[in-house]
Amino acid sequence: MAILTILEFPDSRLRKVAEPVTAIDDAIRRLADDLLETMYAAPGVGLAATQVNVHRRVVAIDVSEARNQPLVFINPEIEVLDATLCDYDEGCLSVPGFYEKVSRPERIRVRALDRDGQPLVMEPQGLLAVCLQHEVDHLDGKLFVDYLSPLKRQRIRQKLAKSHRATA
Ligand code: GNR
Ligand code: NI
Repeated sequence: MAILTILEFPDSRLRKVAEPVTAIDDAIRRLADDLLETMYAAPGVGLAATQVNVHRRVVAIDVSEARNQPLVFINPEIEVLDATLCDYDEGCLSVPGFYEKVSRPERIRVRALDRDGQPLVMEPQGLLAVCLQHEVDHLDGKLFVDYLSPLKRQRIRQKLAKSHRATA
């Protein structure tokens, strides 16, 4: 297993749309394990392959308190069950240090394959529902800052660009 480097906004590679996984082979299982290890080390509650510059539709999540319930979603597809929106203060490992309120549907169904290639269907709520939508956005080249006002997004972009220059 390996801890991978996480790309940071406004890196244009975060805007790539990830390709579906066609076969769950050793390389995909290794990617899933590396995503989990990188997520736990960060630490974060989720990580999408896009964030480590691998443009395949694979996501790792663990929203448990004890950090002992790893979930892997391959080719996740989200269906909105109820258009009612819920606000959540979101952060992102690719936008370090910033937290902003984002509104997303509260009730969703996710269909995916798990790490063993078995079909998985869940109807998560709360943080898991938020996190899944946040991660599938990453696979589509989207970031939570895209939901903010242009002014807020620009401020975050400038602050991160400055910190990237300072540590370059
Ligand atoms: O660690 C994370 N926390 C978080 C908090 C609120 C909403 C979404 C998230 S996901 C984030 C990890 C991450 O960047 N995943 O892409
Ligand atoms: Ni994120």
